[in-house]
Amino acid sequence: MMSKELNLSGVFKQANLDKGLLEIAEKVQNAERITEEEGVLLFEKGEPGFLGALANHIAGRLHHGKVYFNRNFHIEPTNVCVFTCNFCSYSRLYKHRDEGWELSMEQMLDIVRKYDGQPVTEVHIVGGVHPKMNFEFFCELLTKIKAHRPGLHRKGFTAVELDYMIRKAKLTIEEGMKRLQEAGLQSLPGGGAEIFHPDVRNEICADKVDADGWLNIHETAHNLGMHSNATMLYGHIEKYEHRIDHMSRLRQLQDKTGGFNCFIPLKFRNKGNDMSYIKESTVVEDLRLYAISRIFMDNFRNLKAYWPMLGRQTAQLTLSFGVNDLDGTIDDTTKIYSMAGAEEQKPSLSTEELCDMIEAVGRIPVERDTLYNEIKVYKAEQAVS
Ligand code: V47
Ligand code: SF4
Repeated sequence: MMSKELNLSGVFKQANLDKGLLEIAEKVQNAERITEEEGVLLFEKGEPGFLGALANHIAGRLHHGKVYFNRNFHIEPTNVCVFTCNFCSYSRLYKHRDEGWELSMEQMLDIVRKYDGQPVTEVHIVGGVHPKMNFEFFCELLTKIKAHRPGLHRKGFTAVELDYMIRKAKLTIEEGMKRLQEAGLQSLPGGGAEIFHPDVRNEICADKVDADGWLNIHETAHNLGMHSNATMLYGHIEKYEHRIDHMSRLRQLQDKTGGFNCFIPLKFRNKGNDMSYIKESTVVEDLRLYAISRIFMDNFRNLKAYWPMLGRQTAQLTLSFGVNDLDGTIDDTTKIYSMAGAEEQKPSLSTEELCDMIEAVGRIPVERDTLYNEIKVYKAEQAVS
């Protein structure tokens, strides 16, 4: 990990760097925010080595070599969905529900009970938007999970699921979010954001909640004292400007509320969906994107690489490109990415495997809870400082 004292811009001056890039290096050195135009310039001209050095510098300043993970599992109530996002390999329309799954309350509670006595700290609930699984059903699920295991953090429902279930229950977003919080919801995952810009959103997922609706749900959650994550689905038809526009909208909301825990870029995977004709991004493009996210999103403390989607080797490489979080152990409880062609067909990592991945690149593995409170720091003395 690069130390604070290293004069980054000095190093790059000697390397005869583009003037605009040099100015960005100076800003990073001085912990200043970069503009949208500078963000686009990084995509156009930034080489992986340059971007990695800047992103590493920022991650080092924020986290001093620590890389976080948590012990979690997923509940995916259903893959039946009223929406038809073109990139989705996972969902089935209601009329084809015999090809999908619909878990009952008891089946979902059985998943929770399976972890009795195991040191998991979070359940992540996410799925399709089923026309018959309604608001009250999910309130009951949350209440029952809370009653069974009060200390298990309940992170649930993308803004897409929330928008649909709350509107269908004829509640305002604020009323709905309050009721879910009372039932036991504690934070929101970051899904459903995709790309906010309408030129892209209308092409890839026209029928679900738009950018303002997504941002409003997260803002409402933050105002109620809940935290949330934010994602960006990249590597399909979007241009550099759309990525920066997306990150900029998130950066603005974070300035206002401070309620986002982390930013998670999600790499588009092309198997079994209506966008299979698009080639997937290369590892170099992935690494550049993570680094630029770290540089641009200056008010997000945490940048997460979701290893089931990226694959564990690329996820490990992102740790040298600004990433400080590898999500969790997951225990083979998600199907979203394996159905879209990700390498990880049975996503599960033991704590030991996660620690080995982190230590192999000279970082300190730290188990965290959902809100990034540290639970256990592993073998700190071996980290590169
Ligand atoms: O919104 C769907 C993405 C998201 C594909 O908050 C795809 O901790 C790539 O948001 N290729 C849902 N991505 C999952 C999600 C998530 C995952 C892990 C952690 C957290 C968190 C949130 O999955 C969707 C969409 O952007 N997705 N299909 C695909 N073919
Ligand atoms: Fe439904 Fe989500 Fe798939 Fe879109 S991405 S079709 S909202 S499950």
